[in-house]
Amino acid sequence: MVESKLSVDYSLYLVTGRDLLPNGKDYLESLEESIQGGVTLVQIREKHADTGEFLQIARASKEICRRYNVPILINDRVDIALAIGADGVHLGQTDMPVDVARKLLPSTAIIGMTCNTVEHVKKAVEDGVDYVGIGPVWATQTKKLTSPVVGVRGLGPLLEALEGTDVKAVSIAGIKSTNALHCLHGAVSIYGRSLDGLAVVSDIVASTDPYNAAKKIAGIVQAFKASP
Ligand code: TZP
Ligand code: MG
Repeated sequence: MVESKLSVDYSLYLVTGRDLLPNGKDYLESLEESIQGGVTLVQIREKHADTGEFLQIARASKEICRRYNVPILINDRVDIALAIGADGVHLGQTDMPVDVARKLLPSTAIIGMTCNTVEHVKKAVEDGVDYVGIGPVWATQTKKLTSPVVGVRGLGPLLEALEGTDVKAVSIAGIKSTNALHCLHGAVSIYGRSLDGLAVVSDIVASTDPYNAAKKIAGIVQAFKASP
């Protein structure tokens, strides 16, 4: 029997960033509060940890995510996803190719890829990704960007390249409660294809109140999805 894929709600996709935690805020406590506030999907992103530390963080994060039935993906590292039994991976353009990751991971694994151009999106679709992370929508302090900001208007062609597929899309970079609705509306008004969710780091992680930070954005996405 072929196991079916996990059904994922991409509405509020938290990408972690331990470096951004406010002074004195515990990482796991912040993660749990953000999930209680409405995060629907978590990606563990560890750019400075060594393998041992990454494993430990990923395992502890998974325990919390499982408690709330929120899927957990691992950034970059297919080996760590396998080792902790994560639900999938998020890969960048220079990481392990999707088809190779697919061979290594269980058939149920969710694989997402960062896409900055229409060519990236087309290739990712061909390679069988489950979702694409598109952008960067706006400037951000969280990551040194290696491709130009596309703005809300720039999301249009990237979404259009997904027409006729069931590949999901989230946007990333600079997304906050103050611009979330603009991002959702702008993207849909251009080509009619909606984003499935928003990926957020600092607006939640850098907050002293991640519960309410997440709640604000989750509420905006839910209201947008419920509107005709
Ligand atoms: N990939 C592209 S931009 C980015 C990542 C991981 C960081 C986005 O962070 P923020 O704080 O939500 O702008
Ligand atoms: Mg990467």
